[in-house]
Amino acid sequence: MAGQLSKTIAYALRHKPSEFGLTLNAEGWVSVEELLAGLAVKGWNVSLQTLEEVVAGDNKGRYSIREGMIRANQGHSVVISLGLEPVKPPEFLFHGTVERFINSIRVQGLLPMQRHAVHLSENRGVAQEVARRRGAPVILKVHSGRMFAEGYEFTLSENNVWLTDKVPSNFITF
Ligand code: HQG
Repeated sequence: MAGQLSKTIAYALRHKPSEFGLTLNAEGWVSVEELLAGLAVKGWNVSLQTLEEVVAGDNKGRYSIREGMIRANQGHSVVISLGLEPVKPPEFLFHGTVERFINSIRVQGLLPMQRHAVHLSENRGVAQEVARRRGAPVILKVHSGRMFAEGYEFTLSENNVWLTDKVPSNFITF
């Protein structure tokens, strides 16, 4: 139930706010009250307390609540800007994917696909979990330190996901 509700909130805050009658501000925030009203339209009668519990208990820390507003920390397809400052990444980051994408990644590098950014993690285990949503994990090692030295920008979301626009394949160890 909490899992399904969290998925619905992700869908509303990252992908289809309009289906819930919501308009996100430029940085992806919407008032908690409006979100609750939007969820109710879709048949989810959720109290503020339940919403706060879902946010606090989310296994990936997907959402932030601040001053009566809520947003997804990353993963959007709608046009918003998280407003994060670029930061220096560690020397290596990891991306979890599956075999069937590898040929295309060799040619095109890692691309954001439906989202705003390529998602990378500091930790191999996290990359494995991300990949496992799709099948047997293939973990790519990204030379983020070298990318940074060459002028590529990185940001770090509040839930510790590293974000960058693209990773050309010469920065990837397959
Ligand atoms: C692949 C979930 C072909 C890429 C996860 C990935 C994460 C390419 C898929 C977060 C490609 C995109 C993000 C290319 C990239 N050719 N395939 N050139 N470049 N791909 O879901 O990183 O539960 O947008 O490898 O746990 O899998 O939503 O990205 O397989 O944290 O909070 O294209 O989403 O979190 O898939 O996952 P996604 P992702 P949430």
